[in-house]
Amino acid sequence: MSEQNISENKKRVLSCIQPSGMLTLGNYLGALKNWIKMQDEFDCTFAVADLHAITVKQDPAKLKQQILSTYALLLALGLDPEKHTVFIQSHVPEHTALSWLLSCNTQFGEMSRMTQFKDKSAKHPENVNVGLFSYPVLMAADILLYKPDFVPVGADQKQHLEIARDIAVRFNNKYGDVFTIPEPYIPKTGARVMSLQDPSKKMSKSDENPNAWVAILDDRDTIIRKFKRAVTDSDSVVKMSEDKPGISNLITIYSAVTGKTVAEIEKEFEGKGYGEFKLAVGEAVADELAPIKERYEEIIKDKKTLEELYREGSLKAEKVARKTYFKAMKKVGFVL
Ligand code: ATP
Ligand code: LTN
Repeated sequence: MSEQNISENKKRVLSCIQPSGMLTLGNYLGALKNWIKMQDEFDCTFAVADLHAITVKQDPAKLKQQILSTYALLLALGLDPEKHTVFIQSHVPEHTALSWLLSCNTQFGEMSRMTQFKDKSAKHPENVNVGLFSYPVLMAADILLYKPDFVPVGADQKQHLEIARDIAVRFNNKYGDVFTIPEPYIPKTGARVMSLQDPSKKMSKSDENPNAWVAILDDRDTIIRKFKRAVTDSDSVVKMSEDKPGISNLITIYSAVTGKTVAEIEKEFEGKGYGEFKLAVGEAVADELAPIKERYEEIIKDKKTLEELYREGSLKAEKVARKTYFKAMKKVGFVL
């Protein structure tokens, strides 16, 4: 079998990430680390979901810088734009175009049930825009254009993926087979990293308190300081427990970074206090992130190569997207 045939037989994977701020340890352990691993087994398409970012207020100059920096960071993490497709969502206009076709086949009621919409509109009551409401439809378009078998997402995105599946099934039933029905791919370990300041909330890059999250590009001292300040519980036993969400979160992080099991970690820190444990977690995270930061600094400096890579990425992506989009247009009855 030729190399090309082998690659054609691979299952397809698609995922996207928003450039809405510094990517965090949560994004890394919950999503990106898994993307890197998936490249060996699957034919992958990954994008910077910049169109999604403007559902909340953005400063134009900052947004531009964040799109480029997110793209550069994806490369620094080890996504391979030669073997796979790594692109910027807004460079492929079929995403917004398909999202219109899908919008007209999606009910207001089902969108109203989306928990992220409820959360974000409560957080930004002054800007409950229509884009924020229909965000999952654009996400469905991102996915369905590339006919992926699997979509790796953190647990918080599962509801959006389910709606994408519902939309695809309904569209196929109404107009004939156009879309592949994608399966979620939710990693078992490190799937949900919580805020270091309020462990009942997920670690989020849009959290206003910078001590709540660790950025992938934070320097060593900052990382260690943030872990030292992490909110923990009143006793001082390093043990995973539902009534100890702070320490449980740190154990999850330490386990995801070192590969040690929870039992091994509890044993390692038996009789030792929280201080020692927090320092160990900080150091382990800093060690893991240091080489990524170094590669990032190299990549972001070379703007010309960066531009060549994202332009090529969007050409590759659009070839696939255009086919699916025109097939959908034709089925709906448009004159092509
Ligand atoms: P925002 O704070 O702007 O909502 P975010 O930090 O939640 O952003 P997204 O761009 O929405 O990040 O998510 C990118 C990917 O990272 C998604 O697959 C999401 O599930 C995952 N992810 C985000 N935060 C976490 C977290 N704390 N733990 C695990 N996975 C996460
Ligand atoms: N909504 C996702 C980002 C996202 C996405 C996608 C993820 C946009 N389009 C397509 C998977 C597939 C988020 O906020 N994490």
